[in-house]
Amino acid sequence: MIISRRSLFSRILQGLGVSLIVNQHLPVAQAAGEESARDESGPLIVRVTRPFDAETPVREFTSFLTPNHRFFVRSHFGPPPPEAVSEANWKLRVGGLVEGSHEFTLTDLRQMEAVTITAVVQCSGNGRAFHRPKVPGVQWERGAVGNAQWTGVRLRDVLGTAAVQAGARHVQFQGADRPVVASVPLFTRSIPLKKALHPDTILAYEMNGRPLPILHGAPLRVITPGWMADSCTKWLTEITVQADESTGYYMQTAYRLPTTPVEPGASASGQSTPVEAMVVKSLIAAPQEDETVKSGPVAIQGMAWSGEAKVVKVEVSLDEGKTWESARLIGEDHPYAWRQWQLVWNPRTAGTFTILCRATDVRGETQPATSPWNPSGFLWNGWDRVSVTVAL
Ligand SMILES: Nc1nc2c(c(=O)[nH]1)N[C@H]1C(S)=C(S)[C@@H](COP(=O)(O)O)O[C@H]1N2
Ligand SMILES: [Mo]
Repeated sequence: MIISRRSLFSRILQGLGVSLIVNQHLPVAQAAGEESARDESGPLIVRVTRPFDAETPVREFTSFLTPNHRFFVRSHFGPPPPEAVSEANWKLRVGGLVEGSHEFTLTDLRQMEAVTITAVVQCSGNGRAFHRPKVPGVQWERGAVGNAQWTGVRLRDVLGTAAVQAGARHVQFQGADRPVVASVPLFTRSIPLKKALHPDTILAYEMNGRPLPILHGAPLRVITPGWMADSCTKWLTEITVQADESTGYYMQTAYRLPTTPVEPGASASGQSTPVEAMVVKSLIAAPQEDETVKSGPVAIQGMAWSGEAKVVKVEVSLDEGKTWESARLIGEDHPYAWRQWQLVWNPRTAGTFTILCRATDVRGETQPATSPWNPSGFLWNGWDRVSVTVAL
């Protein structure tokens, strides 16, 4: 039986508990698509149906690890055709400034030393919807982020096998995914050699102890702990060691920030630098927006993370940021994972309250009330806020 890409994809989506709206021109289907985009009762909040971009409802973040089927999904062109990433056909090629050229099968990689790293993966555009003035692009709110255990091999070990030559400064990644129209540039990314050789930068074939799901890059993806997810190339097939940054659109035009802050609403011009590390950030997972809580102890909880630094403090405010109270950091503590936190609140009057939170990392970086505006709406890390009603 021949399975079309679309039917395979809708099967994947069915597995995720979401339905694929196949024809955007049918008014009924379109209405249903808008419905599913708004409906927060499903496992994922769909932002774009084709390719499939969906975020995790924040209430899921009360668990330390984000389950694979609840993990946000983002890609520019959707997964490659199944045959391109089937274990029988798939190979990783390593070339460029290395001695000889090298090919690895999955069996080769599984025979190398395996490492497991718990790390946050977050889209640079997470929180884009909160920038003012509004910025075009996928209107991610709070859930284009997740925390998972990634198992694979050190990129350094793969490059070591291939022996990097003098003059190498950057490592380029290419996945097997292709745009529908050939004139659209490929999603080609590179990271500096220093990050590539860091012992915690890995090529992962497992996610939370399970084979990497196709939507998350099977059979192999890059994990750059502490860095934004646009460096975490999925469906990886080619690594090129080179002197310079990749020259393509996704490195030179997309995923860049103004080197010096710009006026809100200004167009992208002047010097820019690639998005790399994550910034300090926290979210309130419970209670939820618009929830009604009973007076008496209410557990306010959430998680906080930073780039290549640990979170040392999370604070909560119930008076629009005039005063802050420290939350308790709880649960597992790993360098690139998020940290869970909790604060017990005792509301004594009925009414509507706004809960704010902000995190501080070990370098003393604290979340600002609102993030610096930038033309692509990247790196939003303003205070998180949730409004709840207290009923006596
Ligand atoms: N090959 C490939 N890798 C990719 C992308 C892509 O379009 N193609 N998108 C990147 C972006 S922008 C994000 S946010 C993450 C999303 O990873 P996830 O779907 O596993 O959450 O994958 C990254 N890796
Ligand atoms: Mo992203």
